[in-house]
Amino acid sequence: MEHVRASDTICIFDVDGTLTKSRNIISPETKAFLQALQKKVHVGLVGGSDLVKIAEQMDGMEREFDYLFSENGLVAFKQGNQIHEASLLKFLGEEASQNFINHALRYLSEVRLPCKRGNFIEFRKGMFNVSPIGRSCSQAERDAFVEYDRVHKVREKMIDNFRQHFSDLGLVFSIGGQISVDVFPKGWDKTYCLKQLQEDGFKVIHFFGDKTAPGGNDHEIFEDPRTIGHTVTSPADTVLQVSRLFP
Ligand code: M1P
Repeated sequence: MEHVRASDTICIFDVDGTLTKSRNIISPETKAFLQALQKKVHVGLVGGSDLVKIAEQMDGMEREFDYLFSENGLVAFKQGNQIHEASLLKFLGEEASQNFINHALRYLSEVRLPCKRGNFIEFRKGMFNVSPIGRSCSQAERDAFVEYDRVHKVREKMIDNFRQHFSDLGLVFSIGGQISVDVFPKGWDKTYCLKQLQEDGFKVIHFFGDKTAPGGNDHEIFEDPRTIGHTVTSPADTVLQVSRLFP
């Protein structure tokens, strides 16, 4: 049956744990599924990661989406063209940015872990990403950190410390992935992308994500009255749930 694409309906997807395994590449099956879905409704991605990481994971498909919201939509693309970019540096200013970076580096210098690698703070367009083990760890070291952090709460303790020291900067500290913490201004969570979708006339916005519980980086958009939120448990579960909605 030929479908006419609904003009006011969009499905937006988180990336890690929803369309791919954490930091992994999208499977050919999920790719084909999204391509078929895009014939029925509009399709967008909203990820905490920056464009480079999302593009790696989407394996060449990143330009095909109606919308790609990287860094929660702080850097946004529509049909492959950039339409928006927010600036954390402008928001904080040089002084406060350096205060945060210096404090975070000092804190991390006191943390002892089974292993530590490099790239502890990534200064993105719209957020700091702070990783106690360092972003340049291997996949095996990443997996080991996930276990270690589950027991020792390394990131939760780090967040407590940051909250104590930076309560006045209007920042949110969010555990988005496996080895790091995202730091961004209040309101610059995934709900940030909804303004654009509303301006573009979408009335029915389905959101699919795996970290929808309080504290997870999908929670705010999942709960937002402008979206119909769906909790998924894996890429396969995403495909199943979407297929039921749009057979
Ligand atoms: O799942 C989204 C998160 O993905 C990465 O997290 P980690 O490397 O810790 O697994 C980061 O890009 C993070 O910013 C993002 O929220």
